[in-house]
Amino acid sequence: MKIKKFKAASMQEAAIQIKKELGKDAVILNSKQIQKRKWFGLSKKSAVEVIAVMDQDFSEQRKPDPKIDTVPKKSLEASSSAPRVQEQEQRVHETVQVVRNEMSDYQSMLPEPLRKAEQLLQDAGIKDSIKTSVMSRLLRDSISAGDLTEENVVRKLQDVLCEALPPKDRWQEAISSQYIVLFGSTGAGKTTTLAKLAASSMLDKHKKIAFITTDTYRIAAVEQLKTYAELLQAPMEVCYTKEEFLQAKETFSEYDHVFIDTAGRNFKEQQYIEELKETIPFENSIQSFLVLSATSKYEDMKDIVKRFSSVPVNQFIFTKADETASLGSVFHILAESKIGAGFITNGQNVPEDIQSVSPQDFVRMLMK
Ligand SMILES: Nc1nc2c(ncn2[C@@H]2O[C@H](COP(=O)(O)OP(=O)(O)O)[C@@H](O)[C@H]2O)c(=O)[nH]1
Ligand SMILES: [Mg+2]
Repeated sequence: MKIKKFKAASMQEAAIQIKKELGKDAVILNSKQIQKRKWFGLSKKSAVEVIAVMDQDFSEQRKPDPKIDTVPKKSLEASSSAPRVQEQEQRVHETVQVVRNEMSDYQSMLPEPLRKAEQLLQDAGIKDSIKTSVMSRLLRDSISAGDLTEENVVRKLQDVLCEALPPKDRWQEAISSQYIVLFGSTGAGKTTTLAKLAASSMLDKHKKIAFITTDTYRIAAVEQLKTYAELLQAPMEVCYTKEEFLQAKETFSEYDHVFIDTAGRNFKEQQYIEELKETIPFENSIQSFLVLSATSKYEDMKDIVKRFSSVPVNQFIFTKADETASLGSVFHILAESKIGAGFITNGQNVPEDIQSVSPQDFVRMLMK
């Protein structure tokens, strides 16, 4: 791989030099306006400084991430032939990867706003493969648009990350059904979150609410929900079987919202998922949320999502955002699924520590 800095009076001149020295497949990594000193520094002339890269060894087979790398990229030959554009697209993507891996001064080669963008991705815990895709897209778009300010680059970064998430209409589905069920692994925060949702429906929206719990494995779990029900002066039914559940559903048929808590068993027990499906007849009047702790490892979250794939999930709820330094794993789970996030919780206080989020809100949280 060859990487070289060129100085020329104009972009056109620089392009000619680059083509001559590195060949027509070279890719522009960065360009900026500079002041060139002449006559022993007595006069200044504006010029451009361009960093270009050429690597013949890029594998032709590797394709860029289709979700992120969709917009044609700028290259020296981009305007002359369409197939070249695709080849160049692949190369920009590969180039950033190679440059990052091999050049110790990769960071210093990047213009300041792009360095900031890369740092934000790093701090957010974004995977290298996605980071590379996003950076190559930012490089290309910022350079071709000629608007390399920090504000523009950060805004562009947020847009690119939003595009990788499920579409907006899968998010922000407020509590809309009569029956709301939360499920997920032990200690994820289901009962606490259910109490937050129920309390805000009652206190902010003046809804008539009731509780059902099918979490009958631990006495403490029943007591925990009972405490919230008593505080809110709302009725609660404890159900051990599907028949009891259907009966309780009938009892509360006049209520606006019935909040259903489920057993907190180890998610690895397939039996728990089978029992859940057996007890609760998932249908349109039931709005279901899979509760995941934002503090969990990405692999564990992925495993839970896979195990619950046979249960209809309307949205995710991510809990304990206050206990993690980065939401990168949450981003990856959302980007890989077609399900949006309904709520994010950020503390133990009931009912205040919960918020609904849009993809934009989430990306802003991710970048903090
Ligand atoms: N820091 C923090 N703790 C939370 C949050 N949500 C729940 N918790 C705590 O997590 C623990 C388990 O919560 P619980 O609702 O009993 O989980 P469940 O087993 O899924 O029902 C409790 O100590 C909660 O107070 C949150 O958003 N932030
Ligand atoms: Mg519980």
